[in-house]
Amino acid sequence: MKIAKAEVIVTSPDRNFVTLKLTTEDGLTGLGDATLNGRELAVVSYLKDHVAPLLIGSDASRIEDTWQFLYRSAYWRRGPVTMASIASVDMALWDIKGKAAGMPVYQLLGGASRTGLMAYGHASGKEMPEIFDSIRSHLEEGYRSIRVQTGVPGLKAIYGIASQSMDTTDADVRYDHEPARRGAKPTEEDWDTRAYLKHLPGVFEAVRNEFGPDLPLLHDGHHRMTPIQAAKLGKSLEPYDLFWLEDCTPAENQEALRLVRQHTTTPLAIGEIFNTVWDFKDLIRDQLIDYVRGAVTHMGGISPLKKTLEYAAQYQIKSGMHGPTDISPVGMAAAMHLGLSIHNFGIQEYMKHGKRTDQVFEQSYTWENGMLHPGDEPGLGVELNQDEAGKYPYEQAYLPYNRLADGTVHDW
Ligand code: KDG
Ligand code: MG
Repeated sequence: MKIAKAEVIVTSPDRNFVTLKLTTEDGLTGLGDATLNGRELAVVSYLKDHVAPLLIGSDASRIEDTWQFLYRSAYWRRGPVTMASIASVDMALWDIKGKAAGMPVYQLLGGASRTGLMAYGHASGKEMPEIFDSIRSHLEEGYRSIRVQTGVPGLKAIYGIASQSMDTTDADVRYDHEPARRGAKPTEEDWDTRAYLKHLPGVFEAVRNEFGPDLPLLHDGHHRMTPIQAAKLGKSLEPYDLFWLEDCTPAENQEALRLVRQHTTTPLAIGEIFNTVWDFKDLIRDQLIDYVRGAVTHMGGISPLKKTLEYAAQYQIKSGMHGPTDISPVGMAAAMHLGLSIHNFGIQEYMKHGKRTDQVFEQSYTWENGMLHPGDEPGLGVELNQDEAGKYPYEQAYLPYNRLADGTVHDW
């Protein structure tokens, strides 16, 4: 089962996506997601110029060997561009193996460990009434776990707050679906940690009073706090029983979580920007986190993320795989097959893609009663409609960034 063709397809239906499509000599195809939000074309070059030529003629059935070859032979290891590229090869090879076996990938990973995957959605608003409306509309859409992000008095625009920044008239594209806005320059937003720390506990108190004690609530701190600020926030949120507090400190400073951990029992999640097991190793071994946020797309594929999660399982740490819209439907399907099969699944992030994206990527995964399921089609269960994909060429897009009142650049 030799690889005959390796194509890199860039499409921008609602946002940019990079997809690797491998075709074997006997006509089987496999897809892999290689989307790196805001830096997409760097991965395209890595794949086209350096990886695709190595794949032609190689054995598509040798997933582990191909992964080790691409990881080790480059000498320059890790990093988001390299690992997103390798991830797409790994996913595409699992897709092909599933199709060759006539089985969904989760069966090849050990079979289902549960009937479906609990997923959380993103509710947000600038003020309380909008936040309540957003939570209600997510509940109506079937979500049973909800991330809550809020505006902060005095701040004009904050990343992840949907309604304040609706700068599009296209009803199919909501800002919260597509936070990487198209344009030649990133949008500048503002930030004030003291104002945020003062405001946030009151928001969660109001949400708990309105929606009761049972609804799992999550919050993303987006790397914005110092360790002591994060410790203070974790403590002040304890009465509201969060499912997790995510990215409370910059992910690079892993020691920070030790300090946070010493002060609060609010569960901690981190790792959406991590690329390998090495980024998680100490955090897992020292039990400084409760959830691993790694994405199949950015952790080098299904194979290495499965190993990372199995390591985490020894410490009762669970999965919380990253699933915003910049993970393509192919990457989401891969996460679902992995999540269904591992023992220590925790929760899956799920932001619905826009309509055009759903037309480009034909999916067989399902969303019912707040639960995702990858479906039972052979392989990953997602196919790329190349005619549709061809209608939407790449468009430059950047994530926004933050400055403090005095002009200092801050984590966003
Ligand atoms: O590309 C960046 C987004 O994926 C990220 O900002 C989303 O923080 C995020 C989340 O938790 O989904
Ligand atoms: Mg996040």
